[in-house]
Amino acid sequence: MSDEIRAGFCAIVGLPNVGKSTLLNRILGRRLVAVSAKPQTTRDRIVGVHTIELAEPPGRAQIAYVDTPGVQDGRGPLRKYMRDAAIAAAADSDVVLLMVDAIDKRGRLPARLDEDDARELGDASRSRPMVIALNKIDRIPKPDLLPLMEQWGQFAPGVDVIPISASRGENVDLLERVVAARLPIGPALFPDDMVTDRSPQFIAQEIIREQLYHQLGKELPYACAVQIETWSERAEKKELTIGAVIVVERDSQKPIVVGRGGQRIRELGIAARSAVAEALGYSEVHLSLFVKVLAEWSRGERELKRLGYGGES
Ligand SMILES: Nc1nc2c(ncn2[C@@H]2O[C@H](COP(=O)(O)OP(=O)(O)OP(=O)(O)O)[C@@H](O)[C@H]2O)c(=O)[nH]1
Ligand SMILES: [Mg+2]
Repeated sequence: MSDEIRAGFCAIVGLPNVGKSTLLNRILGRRLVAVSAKPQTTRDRIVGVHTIELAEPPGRAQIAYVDTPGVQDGRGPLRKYMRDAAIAAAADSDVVLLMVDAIDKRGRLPARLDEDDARELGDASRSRPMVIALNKIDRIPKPDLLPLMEQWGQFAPGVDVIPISASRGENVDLLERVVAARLPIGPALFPDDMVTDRSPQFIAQEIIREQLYHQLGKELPYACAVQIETWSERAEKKELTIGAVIVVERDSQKPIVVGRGGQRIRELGIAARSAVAEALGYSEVHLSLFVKVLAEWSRGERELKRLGYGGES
């Protein structure tokens, strides 16, 4: 039947910082999810839908990719929420795309998934049809790649191992076709024009949070959450006005985010404004940022829910 295609969910899972979100942005050709050089940037499941043409019948595939937080040990309810979100996404998917950082000396070896903090990730991946992507091959000498591919080829029976560069787009088309071939045939799961399950407000919030990761030192981004408080648009002008709050955990963190004479928060605002405009297709974005203290928010279930972590599922 002509409305039958390959359609299903593909969870993108792996250790922190391997390039999962970079891959999703590359596939969608837009900046949907936050990316940074710091681990644990992604905090929640985010769906991005991509439709591709196939050379073989049924001719088309709709892949609902689920970007997930990097799985790693860690205490506290936020870490637990993040870990559970990733494992549940893997267990619920039609195909698991396990991503490996080919330049991480320890993390690039299958034995890493036998360690305590990662075992659950390995098990959840193996419970589903799986494809392995060895990422960041733009930074690894070719001779190092083959033995690595062989080792991962033995990780699970019949697994495909695809070397890619998410940031350069190398082999990403091939990866998508391999994923698609493992999806069931049936009706499309989402309307043709749907890109994500998340609201524009959520995407804006993520972009602001991404800037915090880029512009703040080592630890502080983990103490921050972003909440959109006001949102108004004038569609005919493609103009958007947002009021957002950056939530920190302690009084002492507030001046660091604001910076001397408000310098840092101003720079943050400028960078976030243009990124939000680009991601959501507005020609002009006005953004007011405020900083608020919500004591130890990442340790309280109620506070987490208030900030959007753990409200559902
Ligand atoms: N050289 C190189 N760097 C990459 C590639 N893909 C991603 N990166 C970089 O790796 C870092 C982590 O990328 P993310 O996409 O945020 O990684 P992630 O797996 O989503 O990380 P978490 O959400 O924290 O689990 C960023 O600095 C990216 O620019 C790649 O193909 N090559
Ligand atoms: Mg990520």
